[in-house]
Amino acid sequence: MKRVFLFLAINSIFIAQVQADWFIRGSQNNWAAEQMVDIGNNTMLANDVVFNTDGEMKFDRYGNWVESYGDNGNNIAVSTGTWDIEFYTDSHDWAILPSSTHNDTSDSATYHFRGTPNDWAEGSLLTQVDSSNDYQICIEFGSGDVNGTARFKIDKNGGWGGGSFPDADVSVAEGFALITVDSTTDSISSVTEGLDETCNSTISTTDFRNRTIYFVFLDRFSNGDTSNDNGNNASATSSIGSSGDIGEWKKYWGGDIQGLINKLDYLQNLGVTAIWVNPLNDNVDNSESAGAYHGYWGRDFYEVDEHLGSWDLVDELDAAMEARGMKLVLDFAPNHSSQNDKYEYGAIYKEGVFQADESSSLWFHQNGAISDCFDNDDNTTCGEEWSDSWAYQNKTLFNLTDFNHGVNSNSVSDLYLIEAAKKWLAHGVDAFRIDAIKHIEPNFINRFTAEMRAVNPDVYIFGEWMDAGASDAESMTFLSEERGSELLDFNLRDNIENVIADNISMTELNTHIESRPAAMGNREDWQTIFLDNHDATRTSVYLQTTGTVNRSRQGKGYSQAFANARQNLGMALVMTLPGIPTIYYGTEQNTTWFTANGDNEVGHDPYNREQIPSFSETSPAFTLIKSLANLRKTSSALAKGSYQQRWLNDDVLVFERQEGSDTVVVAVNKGSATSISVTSLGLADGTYTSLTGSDLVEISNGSASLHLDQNEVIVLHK
Ligand SMILES: [Ca+2]
Ligand SMILES: [Ca+2]
Ligand SMILES: [Ca+2]
Ligand SMILES: [Ca+2]
Repeated sequence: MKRVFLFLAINSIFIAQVQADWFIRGSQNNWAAEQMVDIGNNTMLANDVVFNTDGEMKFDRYGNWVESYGDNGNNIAVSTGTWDIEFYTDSHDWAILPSSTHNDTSDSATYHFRGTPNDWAEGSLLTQVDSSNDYQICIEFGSGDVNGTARFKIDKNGGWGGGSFPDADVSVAEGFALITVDSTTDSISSVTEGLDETCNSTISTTDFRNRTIYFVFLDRFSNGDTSNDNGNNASATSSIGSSGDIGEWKKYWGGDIQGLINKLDYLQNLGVTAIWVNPLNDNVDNSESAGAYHGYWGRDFYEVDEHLGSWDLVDELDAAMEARGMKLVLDFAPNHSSQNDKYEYGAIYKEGVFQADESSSLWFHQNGAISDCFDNDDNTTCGEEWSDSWAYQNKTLFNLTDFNHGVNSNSVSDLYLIEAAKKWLAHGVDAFRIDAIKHIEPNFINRFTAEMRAVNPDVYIFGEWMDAGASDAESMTFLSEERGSELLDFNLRDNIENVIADNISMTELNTHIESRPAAMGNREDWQTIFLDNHDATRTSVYLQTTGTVNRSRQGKGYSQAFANARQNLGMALVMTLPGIPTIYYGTEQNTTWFTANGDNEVGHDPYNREQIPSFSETSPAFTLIKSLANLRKTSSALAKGSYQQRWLNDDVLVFERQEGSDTVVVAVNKGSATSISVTSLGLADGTYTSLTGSDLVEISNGSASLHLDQNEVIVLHK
């Protein structure tokens, strides 16, 4: 997509009024009426006018001497030479400029847009782009004229003088289009359709829906500064990392903000346009040998944890990301501080100053833990608290000290959290992932999101509501209440994982996908979608192990190659279905770790938080994600288009995303190799190369035949 300049919009909006109806007449052309060109700013131009001898001339408005202008009514004297002659229609003044030195855009050829939007009239000039060879115009096309649909030609120098191109009219879809002409070849180099009224892409840089998020556990990604590895408590840092036992896995390993900065090129090459970092705020120091490497044991929400870096480094990270067009997504955990029964007893600080600990009923709930049966709610039966909203909001999640959020107005802890979040916004954070949103007083979410949007109206906010999705009524009620936060779609995740694990069919997956718009109030494309995360065994492990993984599921025992292909198929769906895709760090390398944790779950917490094994940019998973992340940057169909199933059986799903004239077709097959005929596709006739492989697909009248090997993904885009 070429960069487009806002001023071009003027050409399109006023195009119907712009008519070249001024003529130059003089001794050089035997006083014939020669049409001048409207070059904007009330200026008409006669370009390269040759006077072989000294002569004279006048300007004639209609070419019939009814209204003409000269030098106080007399002819204007012109010396021998080649001139660019300008006439100013507002002042009726003029200028005679030597062509050789008159260095404006019209010194060379002029390119007139002529087509159905302006009834094929002359005078709507393309504008030179900077000092390049490109000329552009932004124009709105209607349905066409009596002779056919919307179309145009370019008329070089006007007058249909033989310099028009191309030979046949160019057909264009209704709506705004940006036309670019290459003046070195006098040809049309591009016609970009489906744009907004300023001929910018309908993809907005502030709309998160065209972005691809990368979720990184900083401690396990890249260590850019070994001097901070021990933080304030060396016993909580492991010197042997993954080679140690589970205790070593629950310590700090050394990754930090500087390491992320060092790897931004890698993430940019992956096509990532947003990075979700696990919480950066200061976590507990006094935790014996247990490390808060994950960031979910908050201590001081106003400071950067000493293992990760400093405010200066956050600023540096933000600047480096913004320079790459990337947005920073901060994981924020406003449900709780740290453990209420050990270490620092939930103590909370503000810029280093102690505020309160778990004993403060002003700051923290005193209701016991969810499902501990010490119930302060008369209506709750012990054991049902995970589905009782009062209990799961107002009691502690495990032993994590629960902030006492106000129902109708901000509590002291609410003010603390909101002002802390604003400090992060001031340091370049562009989006928030709200940890454990299900367990927070929902009215606080309204106040929090409103306060963030008062600072930055475009801030994107999504929450972690375990098991949220179209099949979960409580979470969908939360969405329908429009509290300002979207949700991570766990149900879609589960369905995609179940498809690639052969637990459900593509037909069942499609049924779930089609249920999302109604359940989500047509906001399905605003929800955050994902395959792997830090709270489940990685799918690559689940598909390969023969052991038991999280949720007591039996591993599938697939070969590594088969499992990788299936995980990649799942990620192709994540990258193309309605929603904002999130890549959990390492998925682009199909990373695995097969150790069982203390609950005998293979590859589950903490073994799903392994050191990223490689920064290869050529792995099949990296290559596939890269292609689709790059497509998301420009495709409004993927960002916010419709979803339409085009071919379906238990193994194969073909669907189309469409927005305006932008169309993406995705085909996946988990069964044996097959050839299918697909119809009703929105892609124009032509030969397409799959963006995720080398398949060539011929589209004719909306029909195509697709050959899909097992686990193959085909993605077609105009
Ligand atoms: Ca470090
Ligand atoms: Ca700390
Ligand atoms: Ca809570
Ligand atoms: Ca930023």
